[in-house]
Amino acid sequence: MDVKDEVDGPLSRSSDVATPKDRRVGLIYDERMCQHYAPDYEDHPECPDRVRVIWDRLNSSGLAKRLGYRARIITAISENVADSTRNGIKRCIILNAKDADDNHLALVHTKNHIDLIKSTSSERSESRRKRTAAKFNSIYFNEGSSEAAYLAAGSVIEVAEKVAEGKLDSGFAIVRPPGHHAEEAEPMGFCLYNNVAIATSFLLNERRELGINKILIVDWDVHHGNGTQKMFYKDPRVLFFSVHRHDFGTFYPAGDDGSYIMTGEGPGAGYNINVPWENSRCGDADYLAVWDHILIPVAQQFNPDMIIISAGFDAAIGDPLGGCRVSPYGYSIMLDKLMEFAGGKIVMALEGGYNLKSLANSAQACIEVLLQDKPVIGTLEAYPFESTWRVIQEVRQQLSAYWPILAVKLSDKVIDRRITQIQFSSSDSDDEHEHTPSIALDGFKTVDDVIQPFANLKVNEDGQDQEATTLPSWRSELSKINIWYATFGSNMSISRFLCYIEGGQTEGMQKPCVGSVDKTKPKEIIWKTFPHRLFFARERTSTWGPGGVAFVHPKSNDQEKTYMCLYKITLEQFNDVLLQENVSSYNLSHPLFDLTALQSIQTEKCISVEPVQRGWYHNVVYLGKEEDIPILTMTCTASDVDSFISGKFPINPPCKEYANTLIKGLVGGKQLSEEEASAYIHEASTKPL
Ligand code: X5A
Ligand code: ZN
Repeated sequence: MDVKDEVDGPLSRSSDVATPKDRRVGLIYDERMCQHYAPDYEDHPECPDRVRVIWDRLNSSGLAKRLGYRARIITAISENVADSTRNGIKRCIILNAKDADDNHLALVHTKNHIDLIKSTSSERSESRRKRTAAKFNSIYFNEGSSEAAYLAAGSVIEVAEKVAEGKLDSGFAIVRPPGHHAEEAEPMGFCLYNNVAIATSFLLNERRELGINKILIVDWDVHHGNGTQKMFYKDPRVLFFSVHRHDFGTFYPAGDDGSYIMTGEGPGAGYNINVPWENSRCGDADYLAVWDHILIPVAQQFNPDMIIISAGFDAAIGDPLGGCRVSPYGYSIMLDKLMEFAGGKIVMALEGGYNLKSLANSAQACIEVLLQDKPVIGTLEAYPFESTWRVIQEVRQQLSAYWPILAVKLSDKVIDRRITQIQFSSSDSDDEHEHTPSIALDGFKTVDDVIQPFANLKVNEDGQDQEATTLPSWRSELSKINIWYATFGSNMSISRFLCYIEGGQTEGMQKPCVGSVDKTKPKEIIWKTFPHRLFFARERTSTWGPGGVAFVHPKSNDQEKTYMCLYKITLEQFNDVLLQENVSSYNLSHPLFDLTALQSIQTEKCISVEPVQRGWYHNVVYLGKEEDIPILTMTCTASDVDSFISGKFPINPPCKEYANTLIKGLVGGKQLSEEEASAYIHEASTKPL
């Protein structure tokens, strides 16, 4: 415990999400999709390298590596899941690309459209093809276009079908040409077939027996998904959500289709949600504000059976067309927040994204989330633009008739956290992300203020936004109860522990903590020893680097003695600490450890906290009482200990810096001399478990 980042995977929020080691994430890539390119070697942003860099990155990082002759092709899906990990690195399952059937394309496209795409491959001359392409908006064709388009559509179907069947947990189709601009009877905006719409229609109409009846399409490409919107505009089975630059109707594809007033029609009324940015430069804070205040509350109510993401990465930092600033971390949180829905059944299909580096980085970040191989940890160091709050409020109001949760007025406390945009020296061009603008911070003067991230912007138990004065009611209830939080790791240093309460970071920490909602310092600090075994395990931590972190055996043992520093804090604060110890990017709308838990742990001795089960310290252990106040600690489970003993999970000594932090804590707490403390840590890291 005591180290913020020691988690072996991000949070699993529902019991039907697979455990970390058996997450099956499908990947499709096919070199034939690179045979579609702009004729005459014209420099075109929608180029074959877009998918190559993603594929190369996933291979070089080991995420997609085929395992020699045991390469996992489609037929191997049902193989022992142990095959999807190797050397502790989780791998994706690689599927073969597939051609789409004409009758599947015909679910959303006219016969004419299909014939048109087909005909381009047999077109007699290059110039004929060019003439055909010129009839459309931002379209090129070459001899490889048709085949690539069939593979792109067919591959998204393939991944979606496998996920729907439960053969995969999730997947990513690394496809091109992209799809979301393609309309029923018209290719457009580099898109030939609407891959995502085709796969969606396929599941809803052709594979009803799979039980996918409601699909949420999240289109986070920087451009509006006009084609997809039209195809499901009257269909309540599909909730289409698109966040995009609109620039008041001037950004591609220009017009009113991407406006927030487009909310769906007939039975589909309310099932179309557009979040139109007014300008460039939107980044993580803007996207996450939209997630927290629009998408997530609506998704909770819609309760999709599957999520398909039109995953363009052209809102990424450095994209030459998008001019936005989403970081790979931003994408990972956006995706992670969606993992709690549909039992994690998420299908990602590549759309745009034109900076090759950003593409590779963003795609890798997403795959890591799908694999739940790494925790999604970090903090946002920025606020949304003022215009973002305005847009969010407009969208919420527009849709509040359909989604009652959106009718709640956003509190001033929430929307006060904003950045007022100031004039830029350059024009509002697409590439201005290259300039570093100076930004006026409204009401925030110090760096500390800016670093305080989203912790206070969360939604409460009903998914409603917190009013300035009303925090979720569990908070006030649990704020009246004191507990002792017993620490045996780096939290023995008060400055380290205070980061969990007050936020911020101290020496050695690579990232700041968000802190607790109630930032009151511990009321008392005492030291005690407990008959439990201290040991060090796991491989590395993002806070301290390679080396194990401290655990105590959850079962007591009279032969052992662990020094612990006890902090008297409220049960509310304990919840915030428990969260930070295990995961990040999670709305504490419900307490993780409530009064009932506090009651039952006194007889049960330990409680494994379900929603943070992927965290390394999700097991709360009861250590007795002091002044009649319960003493709680956090560690691994007894079954984790078995895995450490069997070698399934590694035992490791702490790295030097981490060990020194522990020694400093023990010495600073006047428990041991420096020599004694280092002998104590040494013994704990070398004595067999
Ligand atoms: C899929 C996609 C962008 C088209 C821009 C045309 N298309 N100027 O990102
Ligand atoms: Zn795009």
